[in-house]
Amino acid sequence: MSTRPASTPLPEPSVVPSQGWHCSHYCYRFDRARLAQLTAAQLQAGREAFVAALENDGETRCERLQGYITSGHRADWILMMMDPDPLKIDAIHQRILSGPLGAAIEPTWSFVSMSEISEYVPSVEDYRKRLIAEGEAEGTPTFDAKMNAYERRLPMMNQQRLSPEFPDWPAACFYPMNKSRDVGRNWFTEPFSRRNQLMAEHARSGIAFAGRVSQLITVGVGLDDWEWMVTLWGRNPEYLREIVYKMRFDQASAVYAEFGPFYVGYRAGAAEILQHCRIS
Ligand code: 76R
Repeated sequence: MSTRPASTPLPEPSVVPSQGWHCSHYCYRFDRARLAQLTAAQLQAGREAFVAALENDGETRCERLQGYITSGHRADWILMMMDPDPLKIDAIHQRILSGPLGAAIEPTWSFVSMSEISEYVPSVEDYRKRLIAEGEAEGTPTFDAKMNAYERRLPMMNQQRLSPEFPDWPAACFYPMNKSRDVGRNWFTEPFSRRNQLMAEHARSGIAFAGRVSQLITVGVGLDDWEWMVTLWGRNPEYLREIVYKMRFDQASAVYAEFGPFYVGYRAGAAEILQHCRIS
């Protein structure tokens, strides 16, 4: 989690963060008994309103919205949304629930978080020190090329952390997590140097999945029941299984991580969600 240096002027009161976006994951289930009570006309109007709510355009548009069908009986479908304004995100949720299908939709779980730049993302200076520590000689063409590449990449990577483009990949998984505070394995009493070292190992094992898995870590501290929300997008669900298993052996996860419920998602638009769930 990043910490902010004491800044001098007080910001204007606002629900829009000075850096980063709000993020919500919402899980829903159709209530079959309630659906059975709707007339054909109500159902038809409900389907249209549902599709319109997820079209995400016009004044109510939020910056990022993706829909997913989910397997397992904890939910039927999931929405993941991000925007600088938390109320724009929530307005979409409320629009769905207040629409003609709303009475037959049961919200089953949600997680509220925000994007940030983690304190473990190396600055250009940290990166220089890391290269030296890894035995790279300063001033050589390779050293300079690596430094230049990182300097160019960092602003783009930070942009992607704060206001990410969502990959249009077929699978995703979502789960909240904490870092342990148990005696003997309390993450929050470890010195920064140790946490940084563990997170560097973590990042290295993650980078091996570049192109197959894309990750977004959003922070729930102060907003919801878990410290982080993990969103993993996969070109194939097999990579999601593979990366989560591999990371279980990183010290940062093996010793310190605690996990909440896992949800798997298969990318789907509103019409596909309705069709898959046989809302006709
Ligand atoms: O943001 C970055 O890409 C920089 C390096 C990095 C940080 C700071 C990084 C890389 N992660 C960071 C932070 Mn991660 N991550 C998880 C999980 O299932 C598990 O075992 C853990 C869940 C996965 C699968 C994953 C994947 N990461 C974090 C944090 C916040 C810690 C804090 O700030 O205190 C958590 C909770 C967390 C959990 N991580 C990566 C990945 C992957 C795939 C990468 C490489 C990304 C890349 O550079 O391509």
